Amino acid sequence: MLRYFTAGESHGEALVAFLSGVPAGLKVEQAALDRELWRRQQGYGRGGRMKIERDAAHILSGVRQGLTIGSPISVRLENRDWKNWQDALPVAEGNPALHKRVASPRPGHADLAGALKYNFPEARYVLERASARESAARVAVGAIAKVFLREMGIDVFSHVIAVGMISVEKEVPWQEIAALYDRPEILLNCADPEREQQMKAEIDKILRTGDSLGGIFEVVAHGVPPGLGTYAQWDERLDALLAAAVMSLQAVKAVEIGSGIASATSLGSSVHDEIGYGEPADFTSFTRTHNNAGGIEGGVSNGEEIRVRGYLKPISTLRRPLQSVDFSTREPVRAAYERSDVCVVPAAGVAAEAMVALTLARCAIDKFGGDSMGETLRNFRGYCQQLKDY
Ligand code: EPS
Repeated sequence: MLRYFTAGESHGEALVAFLSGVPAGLKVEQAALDRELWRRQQGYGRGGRMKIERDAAHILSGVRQGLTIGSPISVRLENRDWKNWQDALPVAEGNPALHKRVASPRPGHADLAGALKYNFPEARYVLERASARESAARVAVGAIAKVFLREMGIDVFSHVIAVGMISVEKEVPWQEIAALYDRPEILLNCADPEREQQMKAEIDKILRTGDSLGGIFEVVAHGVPPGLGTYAQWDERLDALLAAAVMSLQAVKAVEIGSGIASATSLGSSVHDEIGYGEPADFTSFTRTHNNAGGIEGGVSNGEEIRVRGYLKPISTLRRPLQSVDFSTREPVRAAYERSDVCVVPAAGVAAEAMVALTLARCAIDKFGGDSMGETLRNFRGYCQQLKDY
């Protein structure tokens, strides 16, 4: 079973991530991890922190001579900002006078709920772990999941479909989404150049007002065979696993599979993807009129593209802060502000690619098993033959 978890504070020395359950013999190159980390750092609307960080995942274990060896993989990402925080966030007791308090909780952030839960007098430690910086560690191990999926011909990419009120209305075909990956600059990772410029202008406008913006990204997985996930048990349904994985990303407040939201107010006759039979395609000869199901029916992948959308609330750190209360005096004050991004929708999309890839890799390993890539791929190919013979 594929398992992973992360550790690290936003301004601590480093982030670390662990990934276990990857079969032996998968070729893993540092560059594949760094490319994904670079993508997550891009996007118009990021704040000052991204000028400091140059994320690179240093692989500590589980990979030797360029190949996975079946033992747990661990990676370390240095926080360059740590040098500015060593005295404020020491591991040892340090000097309490140098501690940087977060004096008033930001509405929308974990600050207040976290301080109440852990009985902290203010929100510094809450911010440190709740921060979206943590998603960099997921992207590092997600890059390994992507390399694993690639061996089966599965690719996972994302694109931005809305920033604030500016949105792309039409369904964007896979080729256009995949082409975004090769662009030298991510900008807003939007496949519609005109809309992308409008999104950029919207961010500039919001930046001037001191407010913040949310948006919508879509992750698309291409080449997924039918049969990942199962309806047999509630917590093994692929849509449930993907929803949890994407919802777990910082600032995501809703997740949609396919055209799930619109389908709730549409007729069944226009929603469901009618079935036909034609020429042999990648996995089977069954065809669909469209893909409103987003590639999943009954919690099982059906061979169509998997489409998962994440809806991001506007960033909760506002330069023109909202009303809050001072942790010490309980007097009304404005919420704390250090610095922040204005828009992170493209970055969140990249982090969601990692979560989708990790989820699909987990389901693929559950289905095909194998302790070495040779064994896993043999099982995979045998299953593909079974689908062809069906
Ligand atoms: C974040 C606040 C900002 C963001 C950060 C998430 O960091 P800082 O407080 O250091 O300016 O830049 O995102 C990242 C560091 C990152 O790598 O994505 C927050 O409070 O969630």
